[in-house]
Amino acid sequence: ESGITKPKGYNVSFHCNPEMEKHHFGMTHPMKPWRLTLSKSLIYSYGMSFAMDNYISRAATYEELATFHSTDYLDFLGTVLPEPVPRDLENQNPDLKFNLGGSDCPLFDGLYDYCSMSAGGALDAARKLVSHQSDIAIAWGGGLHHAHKAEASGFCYINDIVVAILELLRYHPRVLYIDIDVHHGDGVEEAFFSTDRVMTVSFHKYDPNNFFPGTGALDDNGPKSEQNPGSHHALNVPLNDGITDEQYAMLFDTIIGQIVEKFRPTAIALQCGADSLAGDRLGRFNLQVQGHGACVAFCKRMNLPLLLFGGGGYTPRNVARAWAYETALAVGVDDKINDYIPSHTPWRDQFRHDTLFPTLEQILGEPRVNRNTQKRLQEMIQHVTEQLRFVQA
Ligand code: V1S
Ligand code: CA
Ligand code: ZN
Repeated sequence: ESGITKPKGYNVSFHCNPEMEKHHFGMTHPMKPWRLTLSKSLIYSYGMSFAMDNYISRAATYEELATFHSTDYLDFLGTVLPEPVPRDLENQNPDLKFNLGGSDCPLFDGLYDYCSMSAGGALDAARKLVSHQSDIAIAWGGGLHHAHKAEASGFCYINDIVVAILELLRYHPRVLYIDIDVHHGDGVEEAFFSTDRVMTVSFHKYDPNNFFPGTGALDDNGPKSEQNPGSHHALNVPLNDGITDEQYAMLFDTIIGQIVEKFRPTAIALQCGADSLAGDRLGRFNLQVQGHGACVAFCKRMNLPLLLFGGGGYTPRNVARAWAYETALAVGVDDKINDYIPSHTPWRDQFRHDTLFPTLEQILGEPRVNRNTQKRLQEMIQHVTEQLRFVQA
């Protein structure tokens, strides 16, 4: 039906779980699991399922989650029930156990299932890479980078990224973790603070007082100690409001290019949080779908096993466009996508290539004033270069 066929000798696997997408964080909460359904519909409408191996992922087991999380925390997560907390009282609750139940990490129906399904997709994706069945594995339902060993944080309860990277580390000597969500990837950074087998790099909006989670300064490179093999293996690129595609690509290509050369990863895990797009409900950047996708294209060119995670993204229409475009890049059909739209697709003409690329005017919300100076961007490159002097693959 579709003109898309699987490229020979090159495999992309797509991991999703429709059950996960049905969960609700609550009416006013910005995290909308149905954005995954929207993304998948767009991806399938373009006929891309014909070019990938498609899997309905399973839920991760307790034992798999316990490779990172504490059993105390998992036991609590598995038993807590949503209790109706009056909105005005919840923020005053002084002792939320494991930070569960506040407005950022509410208790909702099926919470444990939701978390284990997100991690299950990420783990399935990691396993496809280590078994060489896939070259690129996609888990848009993962990417929940703020969760700690025994604490929920910033809409994240289970750190599927850490669990998946631990799986990669069973076979790969060195994994490069890159995070383009507008928020700092603090949970993943902290989990690998003491190892030189994972290098973490997060690009994010940084304002210690006014932007979540407030960490990730330029000189925040992990516990500094001679004995810690992980020192210099946590890199941060703190940005200001309004960064553009051109500036972001310059930083990304220069920094990631240097890291790949020095650290010599054997696999790459890329968190593709779509809240770094212009018009995001929580984000502050001016990235377009093309600029966001350029990071995926750059990683693909490194020719290493590549795991793509989702993450944030709070303007669902734009999230779907970005992740559909990035799926097309992974598969390698981005430039000829119009040729593949199945002939039976209703509203076929509305699904042309340009649907994926809203102009800045079409994006909801005003573009932001760009507060990133060239001088500051050069300082960041300089700092990263200095950190990399200590890194030996
Ligand atoms: N920014 C922001 C933001 N908005 C909310 C929020 C809004 C409405 C709700 F009903 C519930 C929550 N929380 C925040 C941030 C957390 C951002 C998490 C981003 C996650 C990710 O994209 O990186 C990965 C999936 N929380 C805060 O700023 C904390 C507060 C300090 C202020 C907001 N209130 C609601 C909680 C405490
Ligand atoms: Ca980030
Ligand atoms: Zn985010």
